[in-house]
Amino acid sequence: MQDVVEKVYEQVVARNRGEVEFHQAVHEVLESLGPVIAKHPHYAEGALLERIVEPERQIMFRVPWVDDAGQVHVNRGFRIEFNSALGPYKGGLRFHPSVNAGIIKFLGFEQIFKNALTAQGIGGGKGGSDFDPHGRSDAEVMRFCQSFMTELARHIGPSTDVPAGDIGVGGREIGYMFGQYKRLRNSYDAGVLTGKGLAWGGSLVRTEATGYGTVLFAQSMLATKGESLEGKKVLVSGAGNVAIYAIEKAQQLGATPITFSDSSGYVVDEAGVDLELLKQVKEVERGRVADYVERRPGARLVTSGSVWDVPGDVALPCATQNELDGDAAATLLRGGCGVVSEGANMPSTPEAVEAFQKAGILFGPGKAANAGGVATSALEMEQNAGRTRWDFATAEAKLTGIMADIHDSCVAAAEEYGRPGDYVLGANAAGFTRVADVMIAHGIV
Ligand code: NDP
Ligand code: 2IT
Repeated sequence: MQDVVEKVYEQVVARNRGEVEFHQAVHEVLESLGPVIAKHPHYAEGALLERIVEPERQIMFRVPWVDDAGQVHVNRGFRIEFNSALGPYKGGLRFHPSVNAGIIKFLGFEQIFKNALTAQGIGGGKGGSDFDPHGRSDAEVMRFCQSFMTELARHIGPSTDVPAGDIGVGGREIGYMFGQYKRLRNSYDAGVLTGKGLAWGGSLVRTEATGYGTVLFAQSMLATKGESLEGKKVLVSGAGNVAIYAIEKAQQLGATPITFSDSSGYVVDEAGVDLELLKQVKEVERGRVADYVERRPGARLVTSGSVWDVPGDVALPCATQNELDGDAAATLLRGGCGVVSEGANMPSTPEAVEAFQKAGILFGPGKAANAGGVATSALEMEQNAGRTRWDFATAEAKLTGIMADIHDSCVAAAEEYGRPGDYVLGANAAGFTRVADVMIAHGIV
């Protein structure tokens, strides 16, 4: 790392003690910026780097709620409004017991550059809670969401900050939160949240967008080598929103996804994943991956090791951060994997990324490869603002175009800074320069 960026990194570590995921995300971006700053030193002037690593605003609040047995629980809520240079803060809400300030900060930081890559005029933010929705009744989830929104409502708005879903937050939770927001504000601000139901301002393709986009990104990377996904064996981790629609798009493009996972283990289905059954188990029944295996002859459940022990051509990590480490990367490479496209945020550890890059395989980092979700959220905002609704084909064509543009921006930036084929450098450099140019135009704010 260059001296000038090294100093900024050291300050981040000192100021945000113990927030290791945030340190990791900042390190990766700053490391990529060496060649950018060498070529354009003005990006290191006016404390631009020091400003970009500091959130504009961090909100932390108490979320008290009552369970079905009458017991009172207290969770912690977060919203980190990281950067509004390009538009209103935009980013999801995560409900998972592992959530803390450092996790939300890393996600918010990634979101700045991801959102810049989409070119949709959206700033970066993220939020959530350490609430665990697993095993909670609908009524409990509703009471939690209402309590969470009672505080969050005063900080958000269609031109201010627009949350959406992430781990543990899907259509059900967005519905409960929108209902409470509308009631508190006495205003039908459809554009205040995205990922809404289709009957009340949601956009077609938003549900599918992240997973579809991740696979489209893999397809674009393969096209640079004259290849395609046709006939390839695909390994997917996770069994939530991103994983399910990554499997769907991979199947549409002629590939064969053979795995998925949740926190109870992973499933190998060599015949190819039965997507209808997976949707029934996960989306309808909110069940575990074992429920799939019980109903699917030939599929097996594995509860030791990781999904990356299975040999395949393409890996799509779609569960959570740091789920694919250096050892897993080595195993994947030995198994013949030649493409990794990240559906999750920061799923590969720095050691894994290094192994993929050393091996020269196609590696698409999350902030580029999973940007289709937030890009389609911006399309939802656009439809809400125009009080209009596009059909599926129109929305999907826009998503496809945006993913192709993101891919091409990464390729162009990697070439400009002397590392052709390095999508990590490409995504960080292209995202950073778009935000930095506007921050400079806005003055010291
Ligand atoms: P979901 O809640 O729908 O699904 C998450 C899946 O990952 C579940 O199968 C869950 O299993 C598994 N998982 C989560 N945490 C862990 C963990 N600590 N260990 C093992 N398995 C885990 O979330 P999404 O599909 O929406 O999100 C998945 C990833 O994609 C996240 O990194 C998210 O930030 C990222 N992302 C999501 C976008 C979106 O539009 N939804 C957009 C861009 C990125 P279990 O149920 O057992 O916990
Ligand atoms: O990580 C992400 O990009 C998301 N969870 C989606 C954010 C959004 O606002 O749609």
